[in-house]
Amino acid sequence: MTQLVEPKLESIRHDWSDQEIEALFSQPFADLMFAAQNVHRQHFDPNEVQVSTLLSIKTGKCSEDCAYCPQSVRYDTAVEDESLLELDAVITAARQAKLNGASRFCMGAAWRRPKDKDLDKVIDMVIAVKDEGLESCLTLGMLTEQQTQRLKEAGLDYYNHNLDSSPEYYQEIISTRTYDDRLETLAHVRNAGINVCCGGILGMGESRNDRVGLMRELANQAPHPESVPINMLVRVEGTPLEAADDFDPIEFVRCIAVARILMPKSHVRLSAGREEMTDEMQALCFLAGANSIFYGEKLLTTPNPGPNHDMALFDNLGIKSV
Ligand code: SAM
Ligand code: DTB
Ligand code: SF4
Repeated sequence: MTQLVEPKLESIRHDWSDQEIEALFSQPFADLMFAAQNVHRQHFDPNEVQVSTLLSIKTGKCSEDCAYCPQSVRYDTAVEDESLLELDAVITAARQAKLNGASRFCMGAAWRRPKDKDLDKVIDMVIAVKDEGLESCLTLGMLTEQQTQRLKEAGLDYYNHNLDSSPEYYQEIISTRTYDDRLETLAHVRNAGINVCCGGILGMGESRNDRVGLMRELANQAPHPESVPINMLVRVEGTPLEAADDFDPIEFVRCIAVARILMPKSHVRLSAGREEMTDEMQALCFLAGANSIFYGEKLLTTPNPGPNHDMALFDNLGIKSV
């Protein structure tokens, strides 16, 4: 007889231990899914999924060395570099995203941190996106306290800044900025009153312990990030991780379920990597509590399933996009 790990009803905790998280992960799959669905249904309509569209507003030539990233200047990849987009191009893309049914528009830039003169232009983009009736999200790298305040004043809804992996494994992946640097930017975002979008990447060769460590770091933030993107590594030719092993789809689904249990009220986003997932795997992720996706045929530089495919999948599963 297996022992069920029962999360306390309505409990929002920030003091999870590795042992507790590992116990959640290693339950029989059916028990884990049942627990995750219970939590999910206490806080969300299980048939609704939030859709965000991504646009790369500045592409490539990034000084950082993130081993997964095709936009680092250090790796020879097929990414076409592009300087900061003009405002008009952003407005056109935002209108199209809205027509396609997205509720949030996320703009990403391949920067270590934005310069103040670039931030001026990005602020105009945030204002324009909001004028189109969309929620705004940015991911620009590290921010100072003052820059974060300016973004809040401009009306920015969300800022994405990922922890990517456990503190231990992180050092194998990135050398040009520390885990603490990331926590500092996240603190600025939280203190400014901007919603936090913070998650990680699976399939980079990390161990189960590292996935436990990532989940612990995410879940022990108080309050929890409002949005938790769980990415499956997109293996891009030319990056150090181009030949990473295939990632076990069941372990991926387990990770979504654990995130759902640990952060009951957060939107858990099934993020990069969907192009390589079957519809059945994505359906399992939604059953495990994922309730957000990136929608549109491109992520930042890599392909994503097209809107037609996603709408057919939502239709098939009876999911309503919100
Ligand atoms: N340059 C900024 C930064 O890194 O803070 C913002 C953009 S960066 C591309 C945003 C996030 O995309 C990264 O933190 C990482 O989690 C994710 N990402 C980048 N390349 C990826 C890949 N090949 N597969 C999965 N996720 C990836
Ligand atoms: C996140 O967690 N995933 C998105 C978003 N935040 C910015 C980025 C995924 C990028 C995948 C690789 C690419 O398209 O360049
Ligand atoms: Fe630069 Fe962001 Fe890519 Fe890292 S993930 S190399 S910081 S664009």
